[in-house]
Amino acid sequence: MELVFATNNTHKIKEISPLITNSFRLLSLSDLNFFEDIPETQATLQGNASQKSHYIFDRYAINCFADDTGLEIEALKGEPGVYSARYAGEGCNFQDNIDKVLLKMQGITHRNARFRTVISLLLDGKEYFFEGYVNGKILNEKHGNDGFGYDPIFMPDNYTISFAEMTLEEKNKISHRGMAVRKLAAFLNI
Ligand code: ITT
Repeated sequence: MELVFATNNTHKIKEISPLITNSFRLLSLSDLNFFEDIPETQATLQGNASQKSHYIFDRYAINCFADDTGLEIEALKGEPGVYSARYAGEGCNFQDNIDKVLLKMQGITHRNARFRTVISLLLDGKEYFFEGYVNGKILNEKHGNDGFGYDPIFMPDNYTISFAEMTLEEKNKISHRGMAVRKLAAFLNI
């Protein structure tokens, strides 16, 4: 059976591909020749994940899922959270977002944070949600070159390296997205 991952983020596809196997053929938006930005205008991760999966389902009527992820920093009252992609403004890149976080966290010693992912799956006309999270700390500066987004400044609890210093397999084992996708895979029985 075909299952579309409704994301424009190629890093996400690379991360989850090894976790969705067997009976499902995972398709990306480029396999559908879809290259637009999908709107994300909701106030919650769940709302955005649902908006993204519905956007693709409404156009292609194909089983699909979408993930919305946020970095929630305690000292910043949960920011950037649902605004993680555009924290530093429209058209900003990963580096701009990291710079903004590090600036706001200057002088703050309480550095607890978590990544949280919500997946919306639309399967045979029904919607299902799966959530994953990982607790950790915001580092004082960037460490490592792998991963994407805020990975260089996030160190998961019980580790001494950042997500950007881990292999994809190591990150998948403990990450927010890994946890959510494993729940999805268990549900799909794969
Ligand atoms: P899609 O909506 O097309 O899936 P996106 O990059 O906009 O891609 P999100 O809205 O879910 O994805 O993510 C918001 C931002 O959070 C994203 O741009 C990254 O900067 C960051 N992010 C998401 N997952 C991450 C991860 O595993 N590690 C580090 N940063 C991540």
